[in-house]
Amino acid sequence: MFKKLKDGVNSLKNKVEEKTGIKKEENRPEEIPEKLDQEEIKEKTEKGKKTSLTTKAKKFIKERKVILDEKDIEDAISDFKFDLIENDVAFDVAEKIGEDVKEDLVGREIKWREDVGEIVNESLRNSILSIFESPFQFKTYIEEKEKPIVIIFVGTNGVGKTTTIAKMAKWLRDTDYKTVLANGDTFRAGAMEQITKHGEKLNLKVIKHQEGSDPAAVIYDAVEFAKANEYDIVLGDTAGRMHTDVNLMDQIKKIKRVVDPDLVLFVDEAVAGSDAVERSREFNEAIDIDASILTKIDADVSGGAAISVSYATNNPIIFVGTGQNYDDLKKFDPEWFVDEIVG
Ligand SMILES: Nc1nc2c(ncn2[C@@H]2O[C@H](COP(=O)(O)OP(=O)(O)OP(=O)(O)O)[C@@H](O)[C@H]2O)c(=O)[nH]1
Ligand SMILES: [Mg+2]
Repeated sequence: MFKKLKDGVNSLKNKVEEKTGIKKEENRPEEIPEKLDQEEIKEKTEKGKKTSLTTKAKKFIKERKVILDEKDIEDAISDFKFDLIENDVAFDVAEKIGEDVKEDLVGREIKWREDVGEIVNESLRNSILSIFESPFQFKTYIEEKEKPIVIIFVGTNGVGKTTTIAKMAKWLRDTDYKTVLANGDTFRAGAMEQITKHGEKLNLKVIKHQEGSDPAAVIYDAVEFAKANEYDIVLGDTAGRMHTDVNLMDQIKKIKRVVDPDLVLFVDEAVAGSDAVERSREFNEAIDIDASILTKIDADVSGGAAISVSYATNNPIIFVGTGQNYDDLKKFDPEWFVDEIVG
């Protein structure tokens, strides 16, 4: 997974290693004596100087260190930023990561036996993890928040909103939360049938009005139903819309105003790359989203969208969609993500 981004990271590590002249394979202490010319040792030994030469060599190697300055790594960082951008990391995010790493590495004293690659890894890990940092925990939120909890799902067309709702509904149902679905997609022909089918398969109630009716009213009704029947969770679907469509963006603002949801979840597909970043920014500006879900991560995605969506919205990614089945919704774990890329 995320192979191209991983290649970019490796290339940065190699370039910094080259600059320091410290290669990983030369780092191992047990190899130090082998670095000495055996013939020379023999000759010097005969003259009774072996100890002093070995000690000197060891001392030299031990004390050897390199201090990285800006010009040493400028080109490597610049190439790396380009690699990030090529892998769907938004320009400003690539800048931030590049600057973080530069700031951390410049002036750094690297000793002969240190693993340069590991130093670069650590720098990158810290920078990327700081982007994902968030105190929000979905599971804890669901446990602790007063019921019913109303969640609406927003995003562009075909990204996986309805499928994600069905996956989450199954998980909530299996965790013993009384869950009702609301068909807030009164726009697309077939949307009603799709969510109704999920409701039947999962044995969950679906609140729906006829096609073309006001989506805000449907989700509002579902909330009233949940209150009257002591349901825990309302999952409100909405129609897919382009962030550039003013009317449809006004409609989603109205849904938010009328329904007053506890959580607005932005759904996008990881395969959308930099488009997902732009859309997340626009949706966030329009209706202030609380968290994101990235679907289709099972496809061959670059991974950059995850970093960028989180940065662009200043919100966490809480789940990733890993396939088309009900159980293919996984909690997003920033540590896992960073390990995949940085190794
Ligand atoms: N491989 C894969 N496919 C997914 C994932 N999530 C959704 N899909 C597929 O993506 C397609 C669109 O999913 P929907 O849930 O209908 O998307 P939507 O956002 O509700 O679409 P609209 O309502 O038309 O805007 C379907 O074929 C899903 O099976 C995922 O995580 N991985
Ligand atoms: Mg849908």
